[in-house]
Amino acid sequence: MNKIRVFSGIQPSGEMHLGNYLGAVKQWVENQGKEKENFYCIVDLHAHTILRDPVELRDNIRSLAAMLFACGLSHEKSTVFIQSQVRAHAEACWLLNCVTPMGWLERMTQFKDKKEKLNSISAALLDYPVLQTGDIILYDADEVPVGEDQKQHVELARDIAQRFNNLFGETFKLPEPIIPTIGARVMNLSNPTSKMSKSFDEDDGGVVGLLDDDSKIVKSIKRAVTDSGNDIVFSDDPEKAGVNNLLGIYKVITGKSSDDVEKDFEGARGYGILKEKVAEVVLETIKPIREKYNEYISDKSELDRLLDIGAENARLISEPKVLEMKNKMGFI
Ligand code: ATP
Ligand code: LTN
Repeated sequence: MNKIRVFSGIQPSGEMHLGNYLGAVKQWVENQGKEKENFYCIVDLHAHTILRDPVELRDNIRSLAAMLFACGLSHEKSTVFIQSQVRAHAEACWLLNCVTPMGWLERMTQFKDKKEKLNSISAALLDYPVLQTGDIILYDADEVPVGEDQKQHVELARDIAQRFNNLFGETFKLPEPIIPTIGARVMNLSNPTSKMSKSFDEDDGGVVGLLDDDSKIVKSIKRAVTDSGNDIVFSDDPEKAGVNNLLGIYKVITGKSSDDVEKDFEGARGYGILKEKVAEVVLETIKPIREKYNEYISDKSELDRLLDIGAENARLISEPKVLEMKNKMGFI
């Protein structure tokens, strides 16, 4: 039986944060213990849609690679690689552009959100989900483990793959987004109605970076926006989004059920104790990751060696696939 193939990506657009870890990377690490074939990609071509500083980008790429290995990805159990080092990705993007209706891209909510926030945008920002589609379908991925915000992009990848299959004959598998039931949307601590994000952090305290020091993390959590009540329970009420977010973080890290989480805080007065407990479990999670990160980042040549192995492996699968696309489309 063929193993389930998993593909996912993360942008080197800034320091990895708790949302990336709980929403995506934690699942990637867990997948390694299952009978799956795993591909995890540092999507630097995607990051260039917004981040234009070459020095910063280069630093971010290595830092993110060190962070992924520190979180537990292994070059033996997963193919971990840099997108721009595997040419098939950019090539597939062009080929897929030719079959993607413009209207499908214009209605993507991430495009609309980013367009609102930026003064000027590139053609690449609109095209971003087509590049992402290529990433996924070049590998015939069955599963794409991502946070909630990426669900629409993975659904679009299915639509584009289906359209290519209809036009040129069966070529691609249709991927499924895999969204965690908890942790799929970690919110900004200062603004719990927006998701925690690497590149759009207006207020420095709302994002918990995995490389932040303990005191900064404790301070951010203590300052997290809550409400004027004192009930520590899960709730859909937008007024209680801050408390709900803190409870969600606590729940995903401890692995407890919602009932057990609420029991942990039964009888507590005010939100101080909730913030204290959340800070405690977050620090426990981050500390060992930070220590391993320091080891990986201090040996650049070893890091590059691991990434070379990944790129080589990724090419073995994606190059024949892009050739198949070109043949079917009529290129000589
Ligand atoms: P940017 O802000 O530059 O767009 P980002 O912080 O959204 O970056 P990505 O690199 O785009 O991070 O995403 C990597 C993975 O992390 C994706 O699977 C995404 O769904 C997930 N993710 C990002 N932010 C969150 C969040 N706040 N909660 C849960 N998952 C998240
Ligand atoms: N757009 C994604 C990053 C990404 C991705 C992928 C995720 C690029 N290519 C392929 C899953 C599969 C994001 O997280 N913002």
